[in-house]
Amino acid sequence: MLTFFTNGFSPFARKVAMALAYKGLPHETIDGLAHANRERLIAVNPRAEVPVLVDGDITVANSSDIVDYLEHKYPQRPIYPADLKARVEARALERLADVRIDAILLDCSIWTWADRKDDPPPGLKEAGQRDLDKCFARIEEALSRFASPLPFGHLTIAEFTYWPHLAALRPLGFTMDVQRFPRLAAWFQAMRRETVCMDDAKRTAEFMRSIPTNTSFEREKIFWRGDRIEWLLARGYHDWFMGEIKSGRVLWPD
Ligand SMILES: N[C@@H](CCC(=O)N[C@@H](CS)C(=O)NCC(=O)O)C(=O)O
Repeated sequence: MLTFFTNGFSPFARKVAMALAYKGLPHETIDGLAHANRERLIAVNPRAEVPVLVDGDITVANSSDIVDYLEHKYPQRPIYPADLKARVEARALERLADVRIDAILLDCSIWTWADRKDDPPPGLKEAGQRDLDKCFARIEEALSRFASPLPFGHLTIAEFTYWPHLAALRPLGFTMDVQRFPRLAAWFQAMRRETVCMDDAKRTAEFMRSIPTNTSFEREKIFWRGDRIEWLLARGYHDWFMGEIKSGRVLWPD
C-alpha cells in the first residue's frame, strides 16, 4: 500500500493526488502538515514539506520526483506526453508553475489563510498580477505550438500542476484576461470538464471550509522556502520580509 503525506491546501500535494487518482492507485493518506503528524513527516522528509510518497522501502519527496517515480513504477495511463519534445515542454510548463506562479499566489494570499491582523504591504497584489500576466503570456505562447484545448491530447503533469493554481486565481482576487490569453482560458475550461480536476476541487473546497476553525495546523508562522522568498526579494519586499523574521513569524525548512 502506498502512503501519501499530503495537505488539502498544498498545490504540490494536489498535483500528486491527481496523478495518483488518474492512475487509479489506492493509497493511505496522512495530512503531513497537521501538528499531530509532524514527527511522522520529518521522519520521511527532514525538510518537513509535503508531498511525500512512501512505497514499501522507497520514500520519494518533492512533487516532480514523486510523479516521475509513479510514471516509472506504474506506467498505466501515462502522465507524461509520449513525444520527447512535448514532454520537455510539459516539464517546462510544470517548472514555471512550481517556481513562479506558486510563489506569487502563496506570497500574496497569506492574509486569506494565516492568522494575521495586519494588511499586505502596499503594491504586493498589483506586482503579483503583473508577474502572473507575464507567466500567462509565456504559457499562451507555449500553447500555440500544441493542440487545443488539451495541449498534449490527454491529461498530463501539466494539467495536474496548473489546475490548483488556475482554480485559485479568482478566489484570491486575481484575473486571467480571456481576450489576451484565449488558449490558456480554453485549457482551463477543458480541465474543468475532467473528473480528476473536479474531484480535487471538491476535496479542496472541503478543506478550505475547515480553515477558520481548524487548529490542527500552523497559522501564525509562515514556512518560507527558496522560490517564494526569491519573488518577494525580487519585487523589493525585503524590508517587509526582514520584519517578518525579526518578529519571529518565519519557519525555515531544515
Ligand atoms: N518543491 C516541493 C515544494 C513543496 C512545498 O512547498 N510544500 C509546502 C506546502 S505547498 C510545505 O509542505 N510547507 C511546509 C509548511 O507549510 O509547514 C515540491 O514540489 O514538492
